[in-house]
Amino acid sequence: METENYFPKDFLWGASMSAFQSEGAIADDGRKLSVADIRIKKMNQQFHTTDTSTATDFYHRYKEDIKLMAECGLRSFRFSFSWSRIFPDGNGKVNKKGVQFYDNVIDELIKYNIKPIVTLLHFDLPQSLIDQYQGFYSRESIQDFLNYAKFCFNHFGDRIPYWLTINEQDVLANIPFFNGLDNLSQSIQASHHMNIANALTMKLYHSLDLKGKIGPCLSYPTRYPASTDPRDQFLAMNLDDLGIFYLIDTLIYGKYPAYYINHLKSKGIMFKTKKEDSSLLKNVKPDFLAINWYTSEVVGQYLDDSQVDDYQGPELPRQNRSEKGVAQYYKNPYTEYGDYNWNIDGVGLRLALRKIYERYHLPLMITENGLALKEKIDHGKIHDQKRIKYLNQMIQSMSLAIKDGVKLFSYNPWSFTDVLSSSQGMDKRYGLVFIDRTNTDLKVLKRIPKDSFYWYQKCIHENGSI
Ligand code: BGP
Repeated sequence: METENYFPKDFLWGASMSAFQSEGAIADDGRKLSVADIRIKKMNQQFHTTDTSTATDFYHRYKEDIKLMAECGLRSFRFSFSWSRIFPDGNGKVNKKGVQFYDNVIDELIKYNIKPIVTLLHFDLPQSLIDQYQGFYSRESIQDFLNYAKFCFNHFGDRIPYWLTINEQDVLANIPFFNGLDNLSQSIQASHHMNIANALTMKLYHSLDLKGKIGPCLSYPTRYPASTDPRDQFLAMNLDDLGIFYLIDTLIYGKYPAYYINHLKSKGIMFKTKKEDSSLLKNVKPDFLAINWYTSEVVGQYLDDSQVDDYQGPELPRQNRSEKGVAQYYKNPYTEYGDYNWNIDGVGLRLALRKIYERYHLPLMITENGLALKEKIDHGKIHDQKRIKYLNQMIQSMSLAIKDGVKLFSYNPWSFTDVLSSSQGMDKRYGLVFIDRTNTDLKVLKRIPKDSFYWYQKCIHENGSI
C-alpha cells in the first residue's frame, strides 16, 4: 500500500547498535570490563545464554558491517563508545588503541557518507568506577563522565554531527543493576548525578567551537489506559510522568517536578543534593531529543494480589502481567504481537511523537525502534515478514507525524545487524542483517542480509515512499 510521503529530502535514514552488544573483544587492546560484561556473564551462568566476549565481533568486522550499511543505503549509524575501551578505568589514562578503534570506525563511516551518531554511555559503565566509588551513586562520577566526554568532544568532535549523552537514563533509574548498582535508593541517587552529568556535558559541548548537536536519549512506550475508569486514565498519565517526563522536564527546565519529589518521599526514598545543584541543572539547551520507541502498553489499576508476577524488568512481555502494587498490563486485542510479545503499533508511535514534540518543541530523532523475532536460515535466506510489517507501520506513522508538524529528522531502527540482547542472549533477534551464531556456537559469524534489509534499502532509496 502506497502512502503519502512527507519525509524531507535530507531525512537521515539510519540504523542503531551499541558497543557491549556488538563489539566483543572485551579484554583486547587494553580494554577493561564494564558493568554490562559482568552483569551479562552472571545472567549467562544463571540462564545459559551467552556473554559479551564475542557478541557479533564488530570490533574485528566493522569494515564488513559498514560496507553492508552502505549497501543498504544508510545515511546515519547510531552506535556507542565503550567508555572502558577509551578509559579502561573510567578515569586516569587514556587507551590509545581504544581511541584508534573508534577513529577507524568513524573514518570508515565517513568514507561511505554515513553520519555517525554517537552515544557516550550505553548501559556499560566501566566496572572500575563501581570498584572505586560505586559509579554514578557517587558524586565523583560526574567529573569522570565530564572528563571522558571532554576527551571525546576534543578528539572526535570534528567528525561527529550528533552526540547522545546517556542511553535510557529512565531505565537506569529504575533498574539499578544495569548501572552496576544494588538497589533503588542507589539508582535514584545515581540518576540525580546523571542529571547533573547530562547538564554539564551539554553545556560543555555548547561552549566548544564544534558544529555538531547534542541531546539526551530516553525510552518511551505509549501507554493506553485499560478502561474509561478515571483511575485507569490517571494511572496511565502518572506512569508516563514518573517513567520519562519527569526526567526530560528536569533536563530541559533544570528543576524536578513536584509530583516526582513527592512520589519519592511517599516511597521513603530521597536523593541527596548540594546547594549548587539547582544552578548546575539550569540553562541547559539540548539541541534535540533522541527517543527509543518499540511498543505500546495497556495499563490499568493494580487489582489482584493473588495473580502477581514478580516483575523483573522491561524485557518481560508487555501483556497480561502485573507489577505489584503499581499496575496491571493487558494484551491489546487491536494490535498484533511479535515472538517476544511486544506489539506492532504504528499509531502508538505517531501518538508518542506528537505528545513529545508538542510538549518540548525540540527536533526529534528516533534512535531505537524494532521487533524481536526468533529466526532461522531458510535456504540461505531469512524471511522476516513480521519485521517488514512492523517497519512499514512505523514509517507510515512517522510520515504522518511529520505531516502533523513534528520535526522528526532521523530514524535509526534497532538493530542493523542482530546483536546480543541486553538481557536475553543471541536468540532474540532485531537485526536487518542476520548474524549466524547461536548462544553456544559461534560458527563463523556470517552476515546474511534478511528480507527486511532489502525492504529497508528500497524504502531509503525511495526516501520513505513504501
Ligand atoms: C533498549 C536498549 C538496547 C536494546 C533494546 C532491546 O532498552 O537501549 O540496548 O537492548 O532495548 O532490548 P532487549 O535487548 O532487552 O530486547
